[in-house]
Amino acid sequence: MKSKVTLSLGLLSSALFAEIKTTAEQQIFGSGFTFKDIQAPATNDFGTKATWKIISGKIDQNSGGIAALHDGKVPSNDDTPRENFFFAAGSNGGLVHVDLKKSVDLKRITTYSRHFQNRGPQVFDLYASRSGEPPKGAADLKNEDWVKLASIDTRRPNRSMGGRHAACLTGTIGRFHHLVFDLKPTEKKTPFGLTFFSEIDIVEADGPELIFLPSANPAKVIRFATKDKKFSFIVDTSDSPQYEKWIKDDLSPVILEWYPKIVDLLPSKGYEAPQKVTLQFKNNVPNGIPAYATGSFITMNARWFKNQLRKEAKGCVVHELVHVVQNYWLAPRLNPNPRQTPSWVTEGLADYIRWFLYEPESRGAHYPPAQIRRMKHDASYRISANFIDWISRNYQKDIVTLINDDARHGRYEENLWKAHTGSSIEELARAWRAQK
Ligand SMILES: [Ca+2]
Ligand SMILES: [Zn+2]
Repeated sequence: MKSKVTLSLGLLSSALFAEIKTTAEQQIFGSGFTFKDIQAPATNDFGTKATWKIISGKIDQNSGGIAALHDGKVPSNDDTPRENFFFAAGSNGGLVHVDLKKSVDLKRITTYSRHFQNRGPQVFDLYASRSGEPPKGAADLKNEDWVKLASIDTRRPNRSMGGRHAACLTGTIGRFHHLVFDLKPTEKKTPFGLTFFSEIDIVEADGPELIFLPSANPAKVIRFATKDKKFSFIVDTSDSPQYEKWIKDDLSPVILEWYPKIVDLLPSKGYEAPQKVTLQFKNNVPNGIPAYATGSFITMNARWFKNQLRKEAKGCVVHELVHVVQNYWLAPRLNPNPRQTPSWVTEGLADYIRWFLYEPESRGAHYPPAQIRRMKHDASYRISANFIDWISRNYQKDIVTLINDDARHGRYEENLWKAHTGSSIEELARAWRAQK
């Protein structure tokens, strides 16, 4: 039994057949299906000629259908259901049958998947049969015609699940007529643990020369860490090499100074802010969205940043860093009955830290009293930031820390403003608008 490990991704699978070699790779950075040792998807492998069918399990309505597995195409993005095949949310997966329609000498089988989170990795068993008899269901796989070729699991403890995954069987696989992929969920904490399979290549031993999908640029990243090594950062510039110098000279000092400051400003008892933060520039973020944070991952719109490097770019990143530290996604884990924090509070706090602490000199959220008179405190972003700044100067200097702690624990409610400042939210809003 041989097993090869590439790209430091431990392969938690075993080849159960004597001459079969299994490998797995994960690409977290960059965006293409270019792996170190595993070949890119092909457009004319034998799989494109085979007949593919689901023999148990229910396909997800949002999926691109079984054709997505053998159309020679891969998804353009990390969350494009229509360009992948996957079983129904909340299900246990199922069986995909591939009828090769004759006995075929196989030399490689490669499975590709892509998702930004837990639908990225692959967990499956692969069965094959020499007989011409197609399987009717799971029970048939136990009869003597069938052999298990491999058990694949591309997950790895303590490593993020997102990105592009590929698993590959090579060597002397053998001659087979039928294949069955027994696809399983990657996790069961959410209904969304069914892998987004993008393509499966089945390569015959004496097939035509393969035509591969164009390879992507190799992933490029910039890494830096705080002096005490407590916080480390990775900026993925695969899509935006033009920003490398700006990231090194301008952005990284801001992140190194401000991330720890934000962590200190937004503590909770027993809470540890994410220690590894990844920032990725992407070319395909919709217009109008400069950046967004999910967990400890910040996605930045490469096109938006182009004209903002000397204007709003750094402040925008500071705002997203606040979301990473806020971590209000945690609330359901800290509180059995979490209350949703209104977005004006979440965004107001992020913009407060950005405009009033990080770059007060830009005066981006400083309004004259005459203008404030016509504003609503919950209008979000800069306006709510102004309101929060005003409370912190006139009522409660720790309001940001206090409200953040409430929000993170899913216990936000309007009464808390009164508890923290002595005045109700309506009284505060009225006084804010009446300021001279
Ligand atoms: Ca495909
Ligand atoms: Zn925001």
